[in-house]
Formats: sequence, structure tokens, C-alpha cells
Amino acid sequence: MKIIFAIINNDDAPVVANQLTRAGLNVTKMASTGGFLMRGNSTFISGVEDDRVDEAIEIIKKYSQRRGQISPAELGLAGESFGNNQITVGGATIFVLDVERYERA
Ligand code: 2BA
Repeated sequence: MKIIFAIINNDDAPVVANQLTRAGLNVTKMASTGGFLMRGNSTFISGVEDDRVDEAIEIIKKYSQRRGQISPAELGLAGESFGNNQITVGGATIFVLDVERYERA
């Protein structure tokens, strides 16, 4: 078994949760905040059997494709600190870890 951590834009979180659940995958959504933008995002925790990891990741990717562009200035970040490049937001950051033990009591 693996555990998937997926950090997802709040705009995409409802549909990702819905689609994972519809596929029969268990998921927990936690409110989280990105350290760079300090904006709310959602962190999903999903324990899945090894043979369903790719399926879960495909669902997360499919429904997390929004990629907006915002400038540091719009965020109130100092341009000289971060450059004046656009910052890409949206999409998903996914980690997959081995599960040593899983129990439901
Ligand atoms: P944030 O840390 O708020 O980052 C939001 C977006 O800002 C990032 O999108 C990236 O495009 C940009 N960004 C982050 N750090 C930057 C920097 N030092 N300089 C310039 N631009 C920077 P994503 O990469 O898609 O990340 C979205 C969210 O996923 C992050 O929100 C954070 O909550 C999480 N995340 C990303 N990578 C992570 C990692 N390696 N470990 C833990 N959480 C991560």
C-alpha cells in the first residue's frame, strides 16, 4: 500500500475529491497553506493499493490542470526579491510514500 499526498489548488479541490471518490478511492482533504504565496490550498491524503497508484495520480492530474499566471507584484511580494517573472499557480504537487502498516479500528 502507498499513501499519496497531493497539494492542489483550492479551485480544483472539489472536483478532484469528487472524482477520486467516484473511482472508489478513499481520500481525506485537509486545508493547507503554501509557504511561498501564503494562500490557501488543499492537501489530499489517500491510502491506495499499489496497483491503483497510477490511476489515482492520473485522476489528480486530469482535474488539476488549471495553471494561472500572476505577478509577484499582484501578491504584494517585493519584485526585487523574486524577480518580475510570472508565478505559475494551479496544478498538483504529488508525493507517493510507502505505507508500513495500515489498520482501521
Ligand atoms: P506555495 O509555496 O505557495 O507556492 C505557490 C507557487 O509559487 C508554486 O507553485 C510556484 O509556482 C511558485 N513558487 C514557490 N516557491 C517559489 C520561489 N521560491 N520562487 C519563485 N516562485 C515560487 P507550485 O510549485 O505548483 O506549488 C504549489 C504549492 O504546492 C506550494 O504553494 C506548496 O504549498 C506546495 N509545494 C510545492 N512544492 C512542494 C514541496 N517540494 N514540498 C512541499 N510542498 C510543496
